[in-house]
Amino acid sequence: KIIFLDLDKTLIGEDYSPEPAKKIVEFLKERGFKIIFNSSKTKAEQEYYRRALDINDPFIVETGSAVYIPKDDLPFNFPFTRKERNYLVIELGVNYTIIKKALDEIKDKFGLKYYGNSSLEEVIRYTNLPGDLAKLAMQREYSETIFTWSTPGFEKELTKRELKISKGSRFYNVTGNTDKGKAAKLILNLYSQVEKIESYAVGDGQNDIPMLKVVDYPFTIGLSYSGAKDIREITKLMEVIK
Ligand code: 2M8
Ligand code: MG
Ligand code: MG
Repeated sequence: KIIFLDLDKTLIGEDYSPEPAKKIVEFLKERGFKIIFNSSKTKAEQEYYRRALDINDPFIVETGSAVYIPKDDLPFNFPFTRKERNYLVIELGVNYTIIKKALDEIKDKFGLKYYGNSSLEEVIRYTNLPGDLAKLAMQREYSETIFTWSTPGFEKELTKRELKISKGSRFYNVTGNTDKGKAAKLILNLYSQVEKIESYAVGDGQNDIPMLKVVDYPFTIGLSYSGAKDIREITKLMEVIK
């Protein structure tokens, strides 16, 4: 069994604390789930939550931009983009430098604020993240988050540059041509070579819909999407999963 979890406003609440998530994570572990974070957050942020919740499964960063698979998690070889000390990484998005360069070129025209042109203090103000987590969010590898934009035509300008914008819980995020569904599907394809998989997903944002589409049991938290069951808060999973 595999469950894909969005983080902000799904597993993690308004205050970004991992504490309240412990109970539901324990519940899922007891039932043998692989718990796969599938979030707009960076690797650095996700490693913080993985440590806090003692999760060692694969994870998907920056809105489907890269899949991190712990070394030796799969009993066979598969194609990957690069190797890190603890992970094999499959990249589906584009490098942050490409996104930053594009945004820097058009930031004045569209009144853009994003991590790459904000100070730590500004990031804290826009996101309400605690300082330490704000620093981890600033470690972008594949995407940017748009805090403000003022004039129309921004989306079209991004399309022209072969970039994509999609909405998360609070903000819009710019990535390459990928989404949370492509990355989730990739993991399902890999792990179903080991055994038959029953797949679940929970999300609250527009950018979670592609992920909800590729699983057997999609759940939403206050998001209206016809294919999924709305459970309103993550702990309600304990009632719908036996
Ligand atoms: C961004 O992600 C959220 C989650 O959906 C959003 O787009 O609204 C990302 O920048 C993420 O790295 C960061 O932790 C979060 C802070 O609210 O915002
Ligand atoms: Mg969310
Ligand atoms: Mg998200």
